[in-house]
Amino acid sequence: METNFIDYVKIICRSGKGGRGSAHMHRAKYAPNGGPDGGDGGRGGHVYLRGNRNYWTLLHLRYERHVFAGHGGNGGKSGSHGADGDDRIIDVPCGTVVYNAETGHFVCDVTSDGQVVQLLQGGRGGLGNKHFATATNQAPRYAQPGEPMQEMTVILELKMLADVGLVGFPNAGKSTLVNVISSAHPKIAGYPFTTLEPSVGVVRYRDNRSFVMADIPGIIEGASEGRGLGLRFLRHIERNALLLFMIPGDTDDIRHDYEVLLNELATYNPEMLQKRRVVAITKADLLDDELIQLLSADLPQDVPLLFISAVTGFHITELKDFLWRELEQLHLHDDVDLTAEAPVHHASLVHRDKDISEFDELGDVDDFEDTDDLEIVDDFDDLDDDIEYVDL
Ligand SMILES: Nc1nc2c(ncn2[C@@H]2O[C@H](COP(=O)(O)OP(=O)(O)OP(=O)(O)O)[C@@H](O)[C@H]2O)c(=O)[nH]1
Ligand SMILES: [Mg+2]
Repeated sequence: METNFIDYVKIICRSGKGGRGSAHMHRAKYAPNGGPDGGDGGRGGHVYLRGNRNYWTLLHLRYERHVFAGHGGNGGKSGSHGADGDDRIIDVPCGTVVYNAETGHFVCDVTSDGQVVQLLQGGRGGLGNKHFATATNQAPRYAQPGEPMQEMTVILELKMLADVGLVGFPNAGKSTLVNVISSAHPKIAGYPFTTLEPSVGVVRYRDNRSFVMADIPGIIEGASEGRGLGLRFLRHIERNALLLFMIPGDTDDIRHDYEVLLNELATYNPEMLQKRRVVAITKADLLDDELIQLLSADLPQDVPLLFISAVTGFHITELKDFLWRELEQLHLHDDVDLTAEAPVHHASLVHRDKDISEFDELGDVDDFEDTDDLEIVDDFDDLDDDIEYVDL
């Protein structure tokens, strides 16, 4: 499936190596033994990640298979310092989690706009020979090599940040609600799996307040084992502070549906059950008051629950009130700027390391075997690799 919703990419990253220090000897007409004047090597470039609110997916990185920072320049004569290598900054959407592609270990995550995280450090430049002059050795003919570069293949994975995530079976009316109350307009249709990609919309609330809601593809029984659109989209809910469960009022057994959904979340990651939830029984326009009364008796009592209709607008304002109230409860434990436009209160989350085999199952991850197009500039040969970098 060709899609613009790219939520994981694999990139080879490399910092720059440090420039080599110079072992130059000063020579001039009247100073034939002028002594060591070799300058220091420049620092290799670092590789950074930076949160950027203008990106919602990792699409812009899809073909960015390698990010190499510049090498530091070598030191020169007359104490001249080598130039520092160019740094590289990878802009990513907020909510990007980074894993080491070889080990699956969690490396870091980027959650806010403008946040900068250093991924790889450039090698330090080697010191020139003038640093090594001592009383007994006034003319050292050696200098330090630069520190080597670092390399890591990383997997960037997007876990969307939204205040409220929608959880429900296909056809439950999730996209319809998002259309009605938010700025996003996902497609709606009377068949399952209309929504194939998550999207986020800003919900305007009273007094110019707002929160962010994520429409997620439907979840089915077995999703946590990969059925349906499965695992791929469950992770987007992981970051939402609050979950809105949506169950159609005309389903056979509301309670059973609710339990299946809960169970899928728990199987995927038990931490998900610790999130606050609100339950909306949708399509209430298909039910009469009497039926609503009857159904209510057998519904979970331990969560805020509402019958709603996105079509008639029934209880939609109340639903927003419910959601806002729950979000406020979360804010109490959180120091977030509530006056900011659509503040996002992502739940704190312990990122588990990745099972690398999981990535192989995901067809979209490009294989990096054909690196023919990858120009690896390896002028490493001229470096005395075995000389250890020593701090002076
Ligand atoms: N009568 C009635 N129908 C609704 C209501 N909300 C949604 N529907 C209908 O239910 C069907 C499914 O709606 P969607 O919003 O596409 O459902 P979804 O949960 O996003 O489904 P997936 O994207 O497949 O997971 C559509 O035919 C909608 O018109 C409602 O409040 N009342
Ligand atoms: Mg939908």
